[in-house]
Amino acid sequence: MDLRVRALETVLTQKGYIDPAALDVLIDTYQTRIGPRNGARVVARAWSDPAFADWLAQDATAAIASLGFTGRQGEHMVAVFNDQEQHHMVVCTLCSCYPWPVLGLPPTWYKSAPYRSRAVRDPRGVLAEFGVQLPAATAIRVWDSTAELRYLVIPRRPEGTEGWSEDALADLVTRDSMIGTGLARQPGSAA
Ligand SMILES: [Co+2]
Repeated sequence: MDLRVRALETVLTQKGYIDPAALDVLIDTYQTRIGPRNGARVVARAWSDPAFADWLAQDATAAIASLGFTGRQGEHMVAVFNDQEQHHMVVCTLCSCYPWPVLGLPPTWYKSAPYRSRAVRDPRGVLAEFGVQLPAATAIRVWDSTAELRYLVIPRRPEGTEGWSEDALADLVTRDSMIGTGLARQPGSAA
């Protein structure tokens, strides 16, 4: 795959269709500036501020934009909130649709055929492979991303974090917890 991408990039550059410097800027932007730390800020704010959480539930696109996170692949956002009764998990069964402004670029497994098919057929089994065991009474709801709608899972706030700052809370929010294939870290566990 690496070779194919490089060959394609070379041909497009030689034909003058792309500027390699512009590609470098794009890649750097998504690798270093835009990533799951953005989403973690959104979750930490939602945990800290009930009014923001309500806004996020009503109009996730606007609430997320208020923190400065906007852009391609995040034009229409929906936030889904985990609780004891229901756990949400996100997939794109067709391809790899993903909320770039809040999570960056999707991990390889998210784009893989096995995840895309099994997340729908056997979400509990997939979660177990990610090391997540939910109580049998917790229902799992799987959301299929589309070219229009992108989902952000708001994981449950860990217990023992009352009074924590948003910075400290954001450190507990993992990328996978915002896809629904993980949970937020417990206080005191290794980052
Ligand atoms: Co897709």
